[in-house]
Amino acid sequence: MPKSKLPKAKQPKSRPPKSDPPVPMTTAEATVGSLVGHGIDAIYALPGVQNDHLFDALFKASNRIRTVHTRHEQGAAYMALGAALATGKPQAFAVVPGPGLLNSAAALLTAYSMNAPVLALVGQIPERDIGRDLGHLHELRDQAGIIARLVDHSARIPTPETASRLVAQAMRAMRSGRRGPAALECAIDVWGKAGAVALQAPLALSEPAIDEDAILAAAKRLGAARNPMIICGAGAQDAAREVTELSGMLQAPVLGYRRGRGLLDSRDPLSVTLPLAHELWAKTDVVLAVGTRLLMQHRQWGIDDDLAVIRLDADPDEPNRLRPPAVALIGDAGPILRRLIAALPADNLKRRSRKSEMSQRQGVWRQRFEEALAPQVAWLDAIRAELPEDGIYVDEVTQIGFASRLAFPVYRPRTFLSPGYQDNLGWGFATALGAQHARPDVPVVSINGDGGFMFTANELATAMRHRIPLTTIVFNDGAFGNVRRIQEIQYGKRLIACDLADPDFVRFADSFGAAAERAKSPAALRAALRRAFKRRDIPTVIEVPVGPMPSPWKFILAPRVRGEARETPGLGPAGPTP
Ligand SMILES: Cc1ncc(C[n+]2csc(CCOP(=O)(O)OP(=O)(O)O)c2C)c(N)n1
Ligand SMILES: [Mg+2]
Repeated sequence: MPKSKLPKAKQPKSRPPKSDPPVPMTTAEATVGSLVGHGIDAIYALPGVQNDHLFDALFKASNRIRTVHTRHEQGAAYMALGAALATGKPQAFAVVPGPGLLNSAAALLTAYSMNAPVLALVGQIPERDIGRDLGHLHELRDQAGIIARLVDHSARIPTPETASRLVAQAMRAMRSGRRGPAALECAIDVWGKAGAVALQAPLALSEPAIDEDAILAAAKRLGAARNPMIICGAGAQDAAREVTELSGMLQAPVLGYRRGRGLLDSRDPLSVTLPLAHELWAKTDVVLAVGTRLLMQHRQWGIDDDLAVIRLDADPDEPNRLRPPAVALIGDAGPILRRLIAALPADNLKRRSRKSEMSQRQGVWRQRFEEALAPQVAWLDAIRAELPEDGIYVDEVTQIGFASRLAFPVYRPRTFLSPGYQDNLGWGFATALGAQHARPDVPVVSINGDGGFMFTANELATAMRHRIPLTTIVFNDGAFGNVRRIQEIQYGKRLIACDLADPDFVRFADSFGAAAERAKSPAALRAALRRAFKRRDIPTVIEVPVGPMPSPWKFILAPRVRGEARETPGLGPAGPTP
């Protein structure tokens, strides 16, 4: 059933919880009913005996929630992650215990690192034997303990009567403060137990009160700043309008690298790329960091006492992790920035437009990228020329991906999905499938290296089975090219574990029934993308044969320009490459 025809459950921001009168149902039915009540209209899942009652409940609710089954649990979890990143709303996946959970663990780790609201429903062995090491099917020692290391909020559902409330609490945890994944386990014999269940309505989210003194202190610092800068991470995703307004008021360049990209439209001259922000860093006097860990600036670029750092973060522990900031603002970015915008005019200096200066600086960097990363830039230009403004680009840990973080223009938030600090190879294709499934209204393009694509290429079967019209590009250099180049340059060409035996990707995709073609030039890629974006019921795979590409790392691992040189043990002065 098309998404638009599904009844939409409301997700009020703050409303006193209200429950329906109790009716007989199983734990599984209560859980599914509760998911639906929280607006979950799809679940990404792979079945197995411990969860049979859950899948039966999903069958009975199939007019309200679609079950999208994948070919490996990592596919299910990455799809839920992609759906969450593309929509900004909670999403769910379900897996069997033990190997099912562990197969999904890299995606769950990534969801945690990306603060993505993903709910894992995980099966369990019979309740009375949990923790006894008896050797039940899929038994995993201290499964709850392992889950608790992967997510901040987890629980085991003990009875049908408590299931709905536990779902509501997990949903609240995923959506309040620093967002993130949650997990609920349920034992094989508990899913089927029946009871009188009152479904719990969504719980109100509690927002911390805005600290008015901190707002005034931040407004004062920013208003007096000669060279302010705004740095955005994923925590600013829902505050693009406010970031744009504040940037204009302050004439402050805005950096979004990876997850902050697109918050300020790349066509705005004040929207700066990573190397340009680095170029401006030494003279920056006040930085407003919104929803970002600011790790690169602390560990690579340097911070000293002449730089006033203002941190805005949903997590009260975050601002002080590395160095106490001048001002800490705790809470949701949108409301806090709106207060800041209201308070700023009282202190704000009269400012000249910096647009022409920034345009000129951008032009210089664009030329440097074109010269130093010519092949990557040509492919990226072809993608940008065809991908509509609201189309979604899903990044990977590959040559085109690294360059895109620097040189791919992004126009809107949530249209550039990049894996954040995990930078885990192989996340992209299945994540993009989830994004395309949750956003059937826009084209989604997944870029991959030949190495990364093969991590989840089996999920082409899922795309066919569920008619997901994702467009996938595989840049094939026959190698773990990034590793290969490092071995060539830094290890005297002692090449090991980096050359790959690949399938013929066109024939491979064709064998699934997907549309498949090969594009040998940027112009051919454009034509192939045009054809792909018109297909709305089957996936497309475009193989692009490429050779070795120039290194992007000198643009990313920029040196320290302020403060004392302090090397992080084990990382070297430049920091790590993925
Ligand atoms: C989960 C994980 N395993 C290993 C790596 C290390 N790694 C980074 S890039 C890379 C090679 C990527 O190869 P490919 O996808 O073909 O892209 P290319 O560099 O050839 O463009 C590897 C193995 C990683 N980042 N993540
Ligand atoms: Mg490769």
